[in-house]
Amino acid sequence: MAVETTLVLVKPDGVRRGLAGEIVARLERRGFELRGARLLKISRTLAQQHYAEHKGKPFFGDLVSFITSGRVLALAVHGETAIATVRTMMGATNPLDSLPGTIRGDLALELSENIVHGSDSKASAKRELGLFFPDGLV
Ligand code: IDP
Ligand code: MG
Repeated sequence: MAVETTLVLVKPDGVRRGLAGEIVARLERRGFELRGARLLKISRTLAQQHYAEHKGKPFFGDLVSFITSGRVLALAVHGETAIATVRTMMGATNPLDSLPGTIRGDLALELSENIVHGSDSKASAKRELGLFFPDGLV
């Protein structure tokens, strides 16, 4: 158990569908605190840095194109065991495998348009928060 801060992105499909408020509300109702929020269109450079672990995979190009296709809402989400708990709230990567009650399990059907990103480890959270909140205030 540890109080942590994690990066959540409401991806372009989520923002386009008007689901940003729903995602924020779910996180807040669970008890998490917002420590930072930015609505931005990600550059290709930032997208490639953010998804560096997937470089070389067959879907990398499509992933970068998609995440840069519209505005995202970047959130610094703070609270008890935030990294793993937010991942649980998101559901499985492929929405067809995501359980009802999770964000993806309730709101998505497509692997590439699965609404949210959440950091998957302490190291990822630190790195990703640094990319989206470079002033270090979160
Ligand atoms: P995560 O978002 O659950 O952490 P990752 O494996 O980190 O999942 O993949 C990043 C994103 O890339 C996923 O959210 C999904 O939108 C997309 N993705 C993952 N695997 C595939 C694939 O096999 N084909 C197309 N897109 C994929
Ligand atoms: Mg991931």
